[in-house]
Amino acid sequence: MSEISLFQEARASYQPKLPKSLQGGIKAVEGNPTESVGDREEIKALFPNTYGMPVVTFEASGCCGCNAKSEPFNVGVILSGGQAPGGHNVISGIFDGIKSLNPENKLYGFLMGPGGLVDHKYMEITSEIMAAYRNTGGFDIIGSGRTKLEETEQFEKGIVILRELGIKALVIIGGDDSNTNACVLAEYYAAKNYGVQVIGCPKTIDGDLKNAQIETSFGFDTATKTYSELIGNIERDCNSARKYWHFIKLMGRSASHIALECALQTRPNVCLVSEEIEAKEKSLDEIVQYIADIVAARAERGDNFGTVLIPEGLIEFVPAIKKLIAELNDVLATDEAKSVAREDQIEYVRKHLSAANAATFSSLPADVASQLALDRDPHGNVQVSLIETEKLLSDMVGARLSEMKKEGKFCGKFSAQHHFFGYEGRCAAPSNFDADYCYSLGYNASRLILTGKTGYMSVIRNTTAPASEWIAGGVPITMMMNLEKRAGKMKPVIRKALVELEGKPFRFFAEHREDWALNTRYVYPGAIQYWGPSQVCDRTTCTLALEQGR
Ligand code: FBP
Repeated sequence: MSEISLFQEARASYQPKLPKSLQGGIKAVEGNPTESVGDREEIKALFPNTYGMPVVTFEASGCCGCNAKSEPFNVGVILSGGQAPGGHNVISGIFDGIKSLNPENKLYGFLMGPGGLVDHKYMEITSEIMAAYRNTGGFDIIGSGRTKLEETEQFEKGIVILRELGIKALVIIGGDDSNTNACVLAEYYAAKNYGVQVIGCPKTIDGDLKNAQIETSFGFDTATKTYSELIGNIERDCNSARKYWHFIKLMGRSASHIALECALQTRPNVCLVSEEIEAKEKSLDEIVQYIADIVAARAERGDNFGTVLIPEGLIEFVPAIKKLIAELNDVLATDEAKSVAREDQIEYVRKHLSAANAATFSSLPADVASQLALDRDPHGNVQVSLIETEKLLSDMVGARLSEMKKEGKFCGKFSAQHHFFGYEGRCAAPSNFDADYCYSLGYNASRLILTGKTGYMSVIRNTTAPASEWIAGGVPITMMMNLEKRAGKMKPVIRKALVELEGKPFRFFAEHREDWALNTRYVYPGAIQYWGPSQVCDRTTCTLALEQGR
């Protein structure tokens, strides 16, 4: 074990909080049969064994030991997709949860994501190993990966190792795509009567795995607080030197939840929200003009500085580019396209696009065009984190301001700095919220296993209340599904939650952005605090506070 920091040493002794209902014996209360959010008949036909199950809520049974001493069983766990602060605490919650039922229960971690299950790469997570990772960031205890679990052959290889290790339930900790896979696997094992339960856990810094049942995905709280600290620092630098415009791209994939939350925390001069750009059908030129006008208006007051927040998925939401990506996905999905050599692919794509999309494609800078045309992750997503939107926009704004200067519409100076905050926040030590939330999600998963559930997502609600008041339970994953086009075919997937333009967080932002644009209203949130007054250490995100009226 390598040397640990003094912070890590002190933080290791933090005991995450659990909802009252999970602190002793539990009683499972089941609701009515459920339906999927869309395409009900199709989803029902695809998931005959796991469709329609009720939402379950755990209540305290009033007996502190009646869940204890169950027959021994083993559990497997997989970390899937991008890192999110708190993953280790989900695992420690599962670990403590199953040990509380029977100290002989064992937890196995499959290594480097879903691929570890298929390739039979695993390790037992012992109490010594677990102790070194409690309340730490990262997924390094077992590693993560993006292998897509969708083939029967993968499921069959999985069952071999699950049986060999005596594993009764598998917990998949992942985002919308990984939980979709968890649902498919649960259905397959149920259909085959293999006797292995599959439980999902809502992870992603992006915040887009949320709906009527899931208030927030874990990691969003810590990641946005980490980015907001950095943005606040930049704003202070910006307001001190008064000579730069900072263009800051923020991770978050398609959804703008991270950018919006950071804007609510730091009050920048500009924050673009992809969902609004799509709804208002803004072109790239209109976005550039919007920023350039704010730069010019501030310059008139003598303020040649500012901050611009850009969600990383912005480019996908500009309507012309969205249409282009949709056609590219279809063009790239054919067997013929897959057989084309990589160096010839751009030319191949260009020839197969419709005239309108070919024109959009040709208008993009070469690196952006090739990023859109060539690289997809295993789930078919454009790898937006690799597209330098912050540079693209600032170059275009600079060019527009030069024209405006000639027209007598801009009298100031424009000098830009660029930043991309993504990986900086994904493995930060979990905030108190994420430490407690994740531990509760993991512990709760052990109770879903105990009560024989499969195809359920571990869910903790009422999260703006103190942790003891949180509501624990499970939601059938099929309930969150609909059909969407992926790689040219309609597939069952969990519906991604984008920023709602009618939602309270966006509305609050929209009411204030003009003031924040022209005046300098920066807020400097500072670092995540672990010790000190509760209003500082346990503060919730602005998104949740506004959504839940706290
Ligand atoms: P998940 O959807 O798997 O949680 O990933 C989150 C994320 O951090 C996105 O915000 C980002 O676009 C992507 O991962 C980057 O992927 P990679 O880690 O493969 O570079």
